[in-house]
Amino acid sequence: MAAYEALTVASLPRRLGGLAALTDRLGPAAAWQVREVGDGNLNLVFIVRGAGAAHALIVKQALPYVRLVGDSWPLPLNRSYFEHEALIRQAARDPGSVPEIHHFDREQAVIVMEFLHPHTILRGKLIAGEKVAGLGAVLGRFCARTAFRGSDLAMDAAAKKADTALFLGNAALCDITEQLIFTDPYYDAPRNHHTPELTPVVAGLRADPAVRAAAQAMLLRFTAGAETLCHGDLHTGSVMCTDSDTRIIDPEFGFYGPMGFDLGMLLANFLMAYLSQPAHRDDPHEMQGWLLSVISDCVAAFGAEFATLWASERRGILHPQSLAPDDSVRDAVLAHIWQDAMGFCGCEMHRRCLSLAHNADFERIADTALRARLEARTLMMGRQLLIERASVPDVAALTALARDYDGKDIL
Ligand code: SR1
Ligand code: MG
Repeated sequence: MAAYEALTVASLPRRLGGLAALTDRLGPAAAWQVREVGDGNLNLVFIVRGAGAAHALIVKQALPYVRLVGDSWPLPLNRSYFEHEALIRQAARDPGSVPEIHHFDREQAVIVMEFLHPHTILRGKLIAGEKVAGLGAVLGRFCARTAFRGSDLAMDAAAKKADTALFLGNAALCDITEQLIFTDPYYDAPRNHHTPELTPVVAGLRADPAVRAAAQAMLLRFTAGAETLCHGDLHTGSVMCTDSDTRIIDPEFGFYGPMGFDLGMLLANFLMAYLSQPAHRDDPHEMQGWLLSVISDCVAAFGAEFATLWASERRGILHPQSLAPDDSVRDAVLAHIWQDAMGFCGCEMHRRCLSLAHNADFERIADTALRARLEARTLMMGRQLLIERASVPDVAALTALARDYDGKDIL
C-alpha cells in the first residue's frame, strides 16, 4: 500500500486514473478536469469532471491537520474511515438522504462519491434568501430515522455495542466538539474570538456559573449518552439542496451520542439563520417566517417519524414489546430527546459566536455594530435554552422564544 500523500489538482488524474469506479463514470483520466473546491474547515474536496463534463464525481480527502488552522493542529486521517462508516449506516437507515459512495481508500483517506448537482450548501441559500421545498420534513425524518434505527430501540444489542466501540475510535473529532462547543465559549480560551462590540454580553455570559454548569451538564450528555449513531456536525453547512431536494453530507464527526444531539445542532443553525436575517435583506420578515416554519416542520416530522418507527420497528432491548409500553412511554422518550436538543441548541448558538469556526450567517455581516446586536440576541436566547431547557416544552415555545429575542434590544 502506498503511504498517504495529499492529492493535488495535478496529481489526482495520475493517482486515481486507474480506478474503474472513476473511469467507468468519467472516462479516461487524460480528459478529466479537476477543481479543488473545499471551503470547509478540515479537508480537501475536488470536483472531477469527465470529458464533455457530462459526468462528475467528488473526491474528498482528509488532511493530517485542521485545514482552517494549519499543520500546527494535527488531526488523524482515520476520520475519513469514520465518515465512510457513518455514510454507509445513514444510507441504510434513511435511503437517498446522503451521497452515494463509489470508492473508499482508507490509507489515502479518500472517499469518492456522488457529485450533488445542482445542489448548493444550504447555509449560503438561507443567507441569500432562497427557500427549499420540504426542507424541514426531510431533515426531521433524517434525524428521527438515524436516531431511532441506530439505538437500542431498534438495533440488536450486541451489534449496537460493537458499533459504539468502533466509533469510540473517533476520539479526536469528539475532542474538537468537547472543546469548541461545550468548554471554550465559556472562558477566554486561546482559539476564541468575537465581534468587539459584543464584549459586555460575552463577559456577562462567562461570569454566570449557572451557564458554565449547564454547558458541562450537556458535555456529560455528549460524552456519556451513547444512545445512537449521531451525524455529529449537522449544521446548515452539512446540508446541500436544490430548491426541492435536500441531502446530508459530511458525517466525519460521527459518534454514539444522545438522540437529541443532531436535532439540537440543526435547530440552532436554523435559529441563527433566523436571527441574522435582518442584516441580509431590507424586509426580513417573510424569510424569517419561512425559517420558523422549517423549524416547526422539522420537529413535527421528527416526532411523527419517531412515532411511526416506535410502532413498527421496535425490536431492540429498550422498551420491548414484552413490557407493552403505551404512548405515554414513547412521549416520555421524545420529551427526553427534546430537552437534550434544547440544551445542545443553546451551546451551539454560543459556540458559533464565541469559539473557533463561526457561521457565515453572522461573519458575512460587515457592519460589526449590527452583527453584535444580532449575535447578542443569539447569545441570550442560547443562554435561556441552555439553563431553562426544561421550560421550553415544545417547538411552539421555541419559535415563540425566537420571535421574542428577534425583537429584543440587548445591545
Ligand atoms: C476545527 S474544526 C471546527 C468545526 O468545523 C467543523 O465543521 C465542526 O463544526 C467543527 O466544530
Ligand atoms: Mg464538515
